[in-house]
Amino acid sequence: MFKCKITGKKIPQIIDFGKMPIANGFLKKKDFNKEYFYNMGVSFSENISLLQLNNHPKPEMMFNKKYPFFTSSSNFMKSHFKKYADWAKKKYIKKNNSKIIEIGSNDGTFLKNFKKTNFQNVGFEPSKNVSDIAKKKGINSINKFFNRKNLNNLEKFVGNTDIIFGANVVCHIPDLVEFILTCNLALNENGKIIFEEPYLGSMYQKVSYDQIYDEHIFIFSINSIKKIFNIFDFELIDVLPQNTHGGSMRYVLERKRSKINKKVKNFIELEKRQNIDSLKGATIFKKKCELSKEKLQYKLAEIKRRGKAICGYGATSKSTTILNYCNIKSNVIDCIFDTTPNKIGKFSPGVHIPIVDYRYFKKKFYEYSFLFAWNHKNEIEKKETSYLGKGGKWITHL
Ligand code: JHZ
Ligand code: SAH
Repeated sequence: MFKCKITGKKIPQIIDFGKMPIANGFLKKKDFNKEYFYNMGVSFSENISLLQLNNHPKPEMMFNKKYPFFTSSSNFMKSHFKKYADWAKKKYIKKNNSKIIEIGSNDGTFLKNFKKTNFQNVGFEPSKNVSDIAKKKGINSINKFFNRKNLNNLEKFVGNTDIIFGANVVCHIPDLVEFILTCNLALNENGKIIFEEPYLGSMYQKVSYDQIYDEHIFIFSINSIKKIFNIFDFELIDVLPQNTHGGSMRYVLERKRSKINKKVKNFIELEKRQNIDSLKGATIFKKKCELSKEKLQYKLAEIKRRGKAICGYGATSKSTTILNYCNIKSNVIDCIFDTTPNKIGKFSPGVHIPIVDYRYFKKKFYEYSFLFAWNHKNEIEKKETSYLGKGGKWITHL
């Protein structure tokens, strides 16, 4: 049994993914013998419907001066964040001089859209390298974790903030209670919290268990968000499904006062019918993960038996879970192509597959390419249009 990170109650483990390295811990050969591993297990807290990691590395081990993920690595995501900002400006930012905070602002891709406005904005970004990039773009990026201590240094935002935004960050915060208390301290009476995160319902549906890795301490559902925030007198007032990162959900919360919104209520009921709120859904998912692993190992072995070469495409955080859980090494996948300078020339965490500049993908033909960045399928297939014509085949675990 493990302890729920919110309620402190004992909760059952659902899946043991085994020994895992830091998902974004791309490393040099000389550091192989220093690599850090932890045991990645997942449990489910039924009374708040929350899927969560049992153990995880300390946040500072993941988010530091060399964080290798950049929001701007995808053009699709850049345009998504512009649309997210436009939607928020129209729907929620009514007055001049509004104060907004983004947490996990990374390289400034979202906040850039607020530069030429008269909204006062600030980003909290603990990873120094990406925070520095945002600063170079003229964004007010504070190189710190979002918590009460750090917020208190920003006096004019305390109790005066209109909106706290986030994307793919709230599920990265192990101390969710501290997060909510920090929001409570920052927001004014009508303040809103708006964030979008990978959606549990999409993960169940696609069996995309690779959404689970050290950074993703929680995989949220609508039921879980409502229940957790209700404890602290916040109400969920809107939910908006997103097609980003393989299926995400945007949540809008405010201080409790309204009666439950009909749209939210319908989604809550839908999740109940689909067992997304209960232990049953998690248990079904576990079986599907085990089967998915067997099928993938079988499929790759079959390709190798035919003497074909396989490469990977997109050295994603998600790929760390697939490769380590399914024990896939460089005798099966020769290399992984990627666009990120900080990853190229290094090796993938745990299984040590070389990461190669994506420009070589066109030069060296691999009949099979494992699309680890399956969530960017359209963008990548557009970039690599000649691949299918040459007889190349994209494969995934999904
Ligand atoms: P992508 C990260 O997940 C980590 P990852 C984090 N935990 C999270 O939640 C999401 O982002 C938001 C490469 N790529 O976006 C670049 C190409 O090579 O699925 C990156 O290495 N060619 C914060 O890592 C990787 O894929 C391309 O054309 O799973 C990005 O992977 C494109 C579009 C990407 O995120
Ligand atoms: N929002 C961006 C970046 C996601 S990556 C996007 O959707 O693409 C997650 C980011 O959150 C990282 O840059 C990480 O450094 C940051 N982060 C992690 N914990 C945080 C915390 N407690 N407060 C603020 N940012 C945090």
